[in-house]
Order: sequence, then structure tokens, then C-alpha cells
Amino acid sequence: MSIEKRTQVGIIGAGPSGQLLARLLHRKGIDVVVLERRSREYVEGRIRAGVLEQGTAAVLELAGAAERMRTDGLEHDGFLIAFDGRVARVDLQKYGNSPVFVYGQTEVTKDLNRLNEADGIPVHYGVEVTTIRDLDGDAARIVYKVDGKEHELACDYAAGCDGYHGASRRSMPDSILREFKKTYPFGWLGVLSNTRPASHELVYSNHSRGFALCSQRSTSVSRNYIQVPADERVEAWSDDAFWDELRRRLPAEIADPLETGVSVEKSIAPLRSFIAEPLRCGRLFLVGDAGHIVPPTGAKGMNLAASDAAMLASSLGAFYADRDSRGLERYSETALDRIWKAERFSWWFTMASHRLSDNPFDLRMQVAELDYYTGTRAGLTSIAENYVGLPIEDPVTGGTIP
Ligand code: FAS
Ligand code: PHB
Repeated sequence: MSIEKRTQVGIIGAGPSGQLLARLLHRKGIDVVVLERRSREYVEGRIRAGVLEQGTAAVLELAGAAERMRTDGLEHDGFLIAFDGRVARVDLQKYGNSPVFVYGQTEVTKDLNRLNEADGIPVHYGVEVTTIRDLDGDAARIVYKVDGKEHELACDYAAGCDGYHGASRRSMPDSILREFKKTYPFGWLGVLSNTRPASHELVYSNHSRGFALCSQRSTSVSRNYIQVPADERVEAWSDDAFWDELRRRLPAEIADPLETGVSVEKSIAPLRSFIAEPLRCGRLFLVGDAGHIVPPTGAKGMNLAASDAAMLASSLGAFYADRDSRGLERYSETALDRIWKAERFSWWFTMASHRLSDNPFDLRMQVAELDYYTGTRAGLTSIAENYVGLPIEDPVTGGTIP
């Protein structure tokens, strides 16, 4: 494998943020190299997010990567919240002026990989980045290992798109890095199955036995989740046990007709809220999960990765086109402003919908919270505008992307 020695922007990680950023920069005529430690098959096989915001769909259009999402994705105008023996609908069009798109992260990643390969964008798999040096030098140096031997990729700028456990955030000195975190005492047991979705729209359920979510990937593929203790093992759950528990946590009108089936994929995801500040250190920028993590309740994770990538692409584009560094100077502050609002919504929705306490007061507070938010224009507007996604600000102009 011959890897370039020098490029304009070195990208660590070939997940959604890395591949989307690579494509956006390439379309601006900026040279990139992507280094990914796993295989392409492994990256494409990860089952994660399912809901795209309107803004993410628009960024995929900008990247020329929205065609399959437009044809195969499902446009959803609302979703359901079940609580206290009733089912409330959040009308996203009426209160958020926009739909969302149900189209799996797996498919987004496959689309980007295929298009980037076709355009000859250098993406090197099986390459583990160990650190990034000279962040304040005349070039950043991305240090990586192949077959145990150490090499360097010199670049004007490095984009850490390597997720929560990646090397890029760790390359930042402790003296400037501030971390904010909250760990929840539970996780999500998720099952992917070739079964008819429980409902036309997503169903979030606050139940005395615990949270449940019925989502989907198509009209014949379902993705369902139940809240489990943080230390739960996936081996402890047979398919039958999962379906029985999911049914118990849903209203009868949804549980009774539920089609069950063999799990195609079954895994437990931990829940945490995490933000690193700042998202820039000299020539290094953090993008996506490398800089922040949200509990998946608000369906924000991959969408934040997309908005970070769009903001950084605009900033780097202005720099290389006109030596205009306003965006590079404002990227961290602009991205963090949107990230903190998404963290708030994800935290709020998690705290309102999961079984967190046996204290009768706490339980009634959750009912009152959901009753207010699903029963008033102000509440429904707040949920809807956050769920469809807040505007993506352009760090260069202060306007919006696209
Ligand atoms: P990613 O983690 O996707 O990609 C980072 C890439 O960098 C990986 O391919 C990794 O192999 C690579 N990498 C790491 N270290 C490296 C190194 N040292 N050298 C080279 N490469 C390196 N979001 C939702 O909206 N809804 C969900 O239901 C949902 N479920 C999730 C379940 C799980 C188990 C996880 C972990 C996340 C989930 N998310 C969900 C969030 C998820 O979708 C992320 O937000 C999204 O993957 C972020 O994309 P990236 O920033 O590209 O990070
Ligand atoms: C999913 O389909 O995986 C999904 C949907 C909505 C969420 C979280 C996950 O809030």
C-alpha cells in the first residue's frame, strides 16, 4: 500500500464525518488523504444511526451523495411518544416546518465510500493513526502504523474524524482541552430484523419497565431498542426475550400486531453525553464523535457529524480559495454553539423518557413533562424544531449552510 507523504488536509477516520468531509473538500479542489484503522467492510457493517435531519440531507446534496437517500429513504412527517397509557404525536411539519428522513448510517457510509472511491479520493484502510504532531508547526504530522512500522503524513491541516476512542483528541495538550461528560446508568439493547416496522412512524415509549424505541430502516426492516442496565450483556438476551420485553413496554395497539423475527444484528450501545472544548488546536480540528457524543434518544449523533463536516469544509474552502481564515478561527465556537443545543435536547429527551428512578415524585414529574411538551404548541414546537435539526451556521459568513 503506498500512502502519500504530503497533502493539504489529512483526515483520520472513514466514518460518516471523515468520508463526508473528504468528499466536500475534494469537490472544492482541495487535496485530502483519509486514514482508517479498520477495513472498509467493518466500517460499512456497523449498525448505528437511522434518522437524518433536513440539514444533513441538504449537506449530502451539497456533496453529491443524496441520490439513493432521496429514492430509498423514507420521509417522516412526525413521530409518536407513548407515556402514561396514552400515545401523543409530534407533527414535525406543523411544528418544525420540515420532515426527517429515515435512512441508515450504514447506507450513508456505503454511498460516500462508493462515490469517493469512484472519484479517486485516497482512502487507506487498515492504517492506525497513533498521534498527530507539530500542531503549531509549519505542517501537522499525522503519525500512523502499517505492519508495525511507523510513518508520517504531513498536511496543512488535520481533521480528527476518528470518533470517541480515536487518537486525535488525545493529541491535544491537556493544558487546553476541557471535557464535559455525563454517563447514564443504562444502555440500549438494539435489534435489527427483517420484520415489518411496529408503526409507520417511530415510537418512543416511556414505560415503568424501561424505555423502548421502535424504529426502522425500510418498510420491511425494523430497528428496535430497549433500555437495559449499563452492565448488561447481549448474550443474556435471546430474540424471544427481546421481543417479549419490547411488547411489554409498548401500548397494546402497537404491541399486539407486532411482527417478530430473527435478529440480523443485536448489540448494546452505552449512553453518554460528552463534549470536548475547544474543537481546534493549531492545525488540528475535531469533527463528529471525536469531539462530542450524545445519547441516541434525540437521533443527533450522525447529524452533528454532518454539520461539523459542513462547517469545516466551508471554512477550509474559504481559506484555500481566498486565504480567508475567518471560518477556521470561528469553526470551534460556531460548531460548539449548535452541538451544545443538540446535547441539551438529547439529554432532555433521555431524562424524560427513560426509567431513571423509583421515586413516585420523579415518575410523576416525567409524566407532567411529557404531558406539557406534547400537549401545548410551545412544547411541540420545541420538540419538533430540535428533532428536525436547528440551522447549520456557516463559520465564514455567519449565514446558514446550505
Ligand atoms: P465514527 O465513530 O462513526 O467513525 C470514526 C472512524 O474513525 C471509525 O471508522 C474508526 O474505525 C476510525 N478510527 C478511530 N480511531 C482511529 C485511529 N487511531 N486511526 C485511524 N482511524 C481511526 N447516532 C444516532 O443518531 N442514532 C443512533 O441510533 C446511534 N447509535 C449508535 C450506536 C453506537 C454503538 C455508537 C458507537 C454510536 C451510535 N450513534 C448513533 C452515533 C453515531 O451514529 C455517531 O454519531 C457517528 O458514527 C459519528 O460519526 P463519526 O464522527 O464519523 O465517528
Ligand atoms: C435508529 O433508527 O437507529 C434510531 C432512530 C431514532 C433514534 C435513535 C436511533 O432517536
